[in-house]
Amino acid sequence: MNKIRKLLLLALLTSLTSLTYAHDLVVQNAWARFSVAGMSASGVFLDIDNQSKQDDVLVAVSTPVAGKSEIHESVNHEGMMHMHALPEGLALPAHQTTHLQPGSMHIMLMDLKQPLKQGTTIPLTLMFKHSQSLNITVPVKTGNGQGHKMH
Ligand SMILES: [Cu+2]
Repeated sequence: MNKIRKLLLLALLTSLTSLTYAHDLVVQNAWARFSVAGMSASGVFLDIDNQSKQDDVLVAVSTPVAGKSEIHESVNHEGMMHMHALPEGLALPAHQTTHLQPGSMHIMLMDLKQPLKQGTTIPLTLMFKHSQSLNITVPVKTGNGQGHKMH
């Protein structure tokens, strides 16, 4: 086998592998909360269905519309809602759907570079401990329920 054929085969195998991995983590119901001028932060919410036999971890997220993106958890401490970053990431147990929703786990977008306008979409990259990263397109919505407050 000549060198070019070898490289082509390797490229093919690599893309097949990433497809297989990507299919094990299925992201659904993703949306980002709209923001207006003057707001520096917003949230992204979604469900991650881990269909593989292996536990995984959402370790990082990124989007070009925010200077900084973090994985946050909201906790009720003595009647007050607080949120903090999960430096170890968010566990995604095998065969389970993990919900990121307002008042609970969420993706926090900080240092927004522009207002998130309802009806538009933003690109978001999800990075995992084991699986290949996923690039998704997230619609911007007004959302419902409680607002997403800053620290
Ligand atoms: Cu937050």
